[in-house]
Amino acid sequence: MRAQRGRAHISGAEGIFEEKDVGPALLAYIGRAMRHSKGKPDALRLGVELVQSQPLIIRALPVWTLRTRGPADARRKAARLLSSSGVSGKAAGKAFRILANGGMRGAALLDRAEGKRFEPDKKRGVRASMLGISKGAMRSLGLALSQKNMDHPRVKDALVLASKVAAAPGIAAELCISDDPDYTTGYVASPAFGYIRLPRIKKKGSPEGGRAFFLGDAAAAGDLISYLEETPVIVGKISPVGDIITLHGFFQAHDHRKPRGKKILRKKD
Ligand code: PML
Repeated sequence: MRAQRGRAHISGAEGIFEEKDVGPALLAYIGRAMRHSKGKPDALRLGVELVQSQPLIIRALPVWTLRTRGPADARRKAARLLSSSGVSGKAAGKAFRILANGGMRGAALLDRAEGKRFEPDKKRGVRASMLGISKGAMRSLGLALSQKNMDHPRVKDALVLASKVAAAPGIAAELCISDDPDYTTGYVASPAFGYIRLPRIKKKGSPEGGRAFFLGDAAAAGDLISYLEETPVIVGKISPVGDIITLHGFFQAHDHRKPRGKKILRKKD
């Protein structure tokens, strides 16, 4: 689903559904677009296509929310998380500058060492697409998020997307700042740490935002882009949803953890 007013993007969403659930899903998307905080769209496009290959089933990343004081503090913490995920200061700085300019429909794809960019079209970026969540995992996620007062479609959509991205071979981390002027929470996600929400990462009213994916192995950029845009992936299991935590507490908790195992559970049968 894509909704816009004039040339401005209002909202977009997608999912992978059983055939019998397509109709209700389309109605739900229309409802979401018409009630969006950015206002009513004047154009709403719905597209349906048959998924041609068996989706990979993955586990969602664990969710944490960091205590942050404001944009400078949240960005400093994002930079620390990126650095601990193997992203250089140079590459992170470049990503923050790209996101400050806003306006990209897809994500920037940067190598984690130098920040060299790999999107074939830099205006469009790379789109993480062909993704969804099973009904059972959606129910469990809704329950786990509502226990922490954060059950919102935006959080669920972002977690599904970040989980697909983190399951990609060669991905080191992702940085996201919402491009919705009214939504000031962003996140850093990585296979090593999970999905770490960063409230107050930008000032209310700011149109900046977008996503940057950091790549460990520059040689794998082509395969990565085709995985992100074309491989169907479904979140079939969730991971724990944690409390609001300080960065220090977060790193302490992770010192005691074993590295996470392989996230692809099985092909859907
Ligand atoms: C967006 O939908 O604009 C991106 C949202 C990122 C953060 C979602 C969350 O609160 O966890």
